[in-house]
Amino acid sequence: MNASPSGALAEYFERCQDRIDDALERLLRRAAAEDRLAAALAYAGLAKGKRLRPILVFASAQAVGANPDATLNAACAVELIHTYSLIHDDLPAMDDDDLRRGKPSLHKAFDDATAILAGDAMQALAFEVLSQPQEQLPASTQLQMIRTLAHAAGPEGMVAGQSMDCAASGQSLAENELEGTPQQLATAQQRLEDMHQHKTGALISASVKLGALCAKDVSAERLAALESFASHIGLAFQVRDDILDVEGDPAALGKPLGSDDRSDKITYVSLLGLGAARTRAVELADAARASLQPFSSAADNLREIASYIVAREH
Ligand code: GRG
Repeated sequence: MNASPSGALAEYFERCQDRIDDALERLLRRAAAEDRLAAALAYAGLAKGKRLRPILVFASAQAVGANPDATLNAACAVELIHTYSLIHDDLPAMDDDDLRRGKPSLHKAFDDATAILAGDAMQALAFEVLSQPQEQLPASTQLQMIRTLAHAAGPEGMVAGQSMDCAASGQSLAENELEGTPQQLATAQQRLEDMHQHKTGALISASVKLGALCAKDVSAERLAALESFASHIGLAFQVRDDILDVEGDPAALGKPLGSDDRSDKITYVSLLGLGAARTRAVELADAARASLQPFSSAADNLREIASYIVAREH
């Protein structure tokens, strides 16, 4: 698998990206009753992201044979939650990042207050979109989707992960377990994985689950397989992110390298070393693909996405 999606996967990504970009354009261009907020929503929401989480909604729905028409609102909702999290994460009180998606982060282009409000607005909009009555989905399924996304985004999911990350910031390995026993290192890795499972993994898992919920009567065995797939790619995504922060191409990433180091963060690379981090990423992608054993070729896009995640350049 190439560093950028290639061949059939590249075409699949493009189709999905076009579909989500059109839908976000419609949503965000008419979403605000105040001009500055409207401009901020469009600036951040329509910036070129990979749209990985919506793509996971579509690909998971495809794996379980769902009607593609049922997937668009869920795909928009996960991307809105993701974008809000990036906007807030970039603020001075959090990661204090000046660049996002290759351009000034929202609080730099506007101001902190507008960035906070745009993030808040996107979060609310995600749930408004997800609760819109939809012919293809029973209300009980939509309720389950809303609970799934709220749980993943909230205090037992992404926000908890961000809180763990904030608490750990500035505690370099030297002050922690690096010089400790193998047992202490294993504990440090466990803590790191727990933080990432919450901070980024929860929303990735929710994206896969929302896609599956678009179909009727998915068996418990298949849901469990998708859950296992999602938790493995969630970690693999983060390990790759840590590797890219050390050896990626700043132009492709749209931001400078070394941000983890500058904020003294413990990462897979600082914990395991570059070589072992690469091995861990590949193992996680292999395990993700192995989880899909109960599925036919309908899950091939998910299989390809697992490979892409650990080879991506941005
Ligand atoms: C502020 C509540 C709150 C949460 C923030 C996810 C998150 C939680 C912060 C992001 C910090 C970060 C850069 C983590 C590394 C992994 C990651 C989520 C990268 C960005 O996601 P991509 O690569 O971004 O999918 P694009 O721009 O392609 O959508």
